Amino acid sequence: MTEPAPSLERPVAAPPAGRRSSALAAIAGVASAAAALGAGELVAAVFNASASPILSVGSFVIDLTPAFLKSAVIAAFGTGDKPFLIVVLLVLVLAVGALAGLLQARRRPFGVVLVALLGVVAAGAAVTRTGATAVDAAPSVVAAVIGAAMLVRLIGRSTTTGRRAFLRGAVVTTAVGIAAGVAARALSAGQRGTQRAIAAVRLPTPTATAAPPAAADSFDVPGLTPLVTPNADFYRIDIALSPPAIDPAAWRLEVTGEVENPFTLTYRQLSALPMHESPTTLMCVSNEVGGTLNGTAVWLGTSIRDLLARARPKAGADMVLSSGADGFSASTPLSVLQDEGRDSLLAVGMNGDPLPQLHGFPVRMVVPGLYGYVSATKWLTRLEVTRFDAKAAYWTTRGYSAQAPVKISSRIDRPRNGARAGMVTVAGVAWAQHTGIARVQLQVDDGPWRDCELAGDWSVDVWRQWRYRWQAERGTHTLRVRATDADGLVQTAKVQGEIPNGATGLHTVQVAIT
Ligand SMILES: Nc1nc2c(c(=O)[nH]1)N[C@H]1C(S)=C(S)[C@@H](COP(=O)(O)O)O[C@H]1N2
Ligand SMILES: [Mo]
Repeated sequence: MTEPAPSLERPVAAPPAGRRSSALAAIAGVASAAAALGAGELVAAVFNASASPILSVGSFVIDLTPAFLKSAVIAAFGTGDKPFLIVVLLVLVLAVGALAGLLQARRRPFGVVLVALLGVVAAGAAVTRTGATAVDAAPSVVAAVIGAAMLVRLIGRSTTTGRRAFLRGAVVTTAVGIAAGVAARALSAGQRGTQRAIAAVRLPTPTATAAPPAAADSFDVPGLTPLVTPNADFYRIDIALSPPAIDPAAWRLEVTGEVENPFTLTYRQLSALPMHESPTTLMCVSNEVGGTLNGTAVWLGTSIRDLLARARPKAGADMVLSSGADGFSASTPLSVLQDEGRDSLLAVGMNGDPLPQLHGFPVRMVVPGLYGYVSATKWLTRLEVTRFDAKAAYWTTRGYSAQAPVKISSRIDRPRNGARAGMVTVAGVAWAQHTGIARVQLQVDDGPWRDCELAGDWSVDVWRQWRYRWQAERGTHTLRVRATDADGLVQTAKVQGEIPNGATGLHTVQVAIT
């Protein structure tokens, strides 16, 4: 008879078994979720990038976002709103994974049920996207199956193997999931194809080129917004979590609705139409007073007015609803698009290059004088002639106005804090697209409004630079700017937020002069 071997365990010092096993279960859940995410992204990357489970759910969330929330997120994160949303979703999925781990350990099979539910939600989001088919559920289904399988396996191991072996398994599972996700980003089939297609585009020769800006149309002042915004610096705002990857050979534009002569154009046909260049400043309705959600480009495109003339709108129609491949739509007054004096374009080129993917490749709309959300449809697929009382566009159903001309505004770009006392150049831009800027005035502290010097007027559709030579004294000063348009309308000081049709107020900055 031998004594039982003395136990090496010291029950008093070890954490209670319950808490320890909970931690292991949560780790198993997080690792399974990571594996599921990686698998889903990889399958999507190979077949269809926009069917990615995380992007589909993200787009679904975006579509549910009301005006006030959109406005708050853009105010907080600017054009970083999309990375922010993705990070929030990833954290959420990992948290739900941890919960699934706990459930699976305590109340089998509810962990697996939770994973399956998540898969159903993602699959639902994927198949309800614009242009999606049932096959787009595949990445979410694969993700859920992998997630459930890993959960069962890891939870099993958490009770049958030693802690080190279990942790090793969990770490490997997580690492494989992350590697798959990274590979998916790099591989994303459609996105690479689009970059190749863009590189292969030969822009049509314009029948009319834009007159380049005269030397007098811009000031050479450091820190002042350039007259033309380089494509790489151009602001980007849209609901597309991953930009649509459109093959120009498969692209079609449908011109339809209340017209005598509906027709469809291919990219080749569109490119063969007369093309001309036109500089226009685009403006986002979410731009705060003094904000930078705006940019100017020389667009190359064909006249929307001519296309509409060919379609022959019926009497009674007063709106064109344009749709993008991402599910976005914009309502533009028919009269604006038919206006003889306004250069409304279906653009294929931007500053001499084919339209970049983020800015709407292969074709987008550009309409001088209207906020982007009611006019500047990217990844354009359809123009439907209709009526404002019959159809509502994407943002109209979420709290914004159906019609929204750009409001006159102005911005102070410089000087920065720390400028030296003495002669200081204050400078910025002012805009009243399609009307033009007639006057810009600056107020220092609570002094009188003083006229600023204006750069030349390249086009009434483009912002205008201004500057003011200021004899600055040491101390902190308040600078305030206001513009007057060519019709004599003075920019209002009344503060109004961007909802429902654009912010107003005067850009006011404090500068410390040293
Ligand atoms: N397809 C599509 N087009 C779109 C949008 C969108 O979400 N989807 N957003 C609009 C908005 S709100 C603005 S301000 C402009 C921005 O154009 P940019 O990203 O090229 O600067 O695009 C417009 N066109
Ligand atoms: Mo916008």
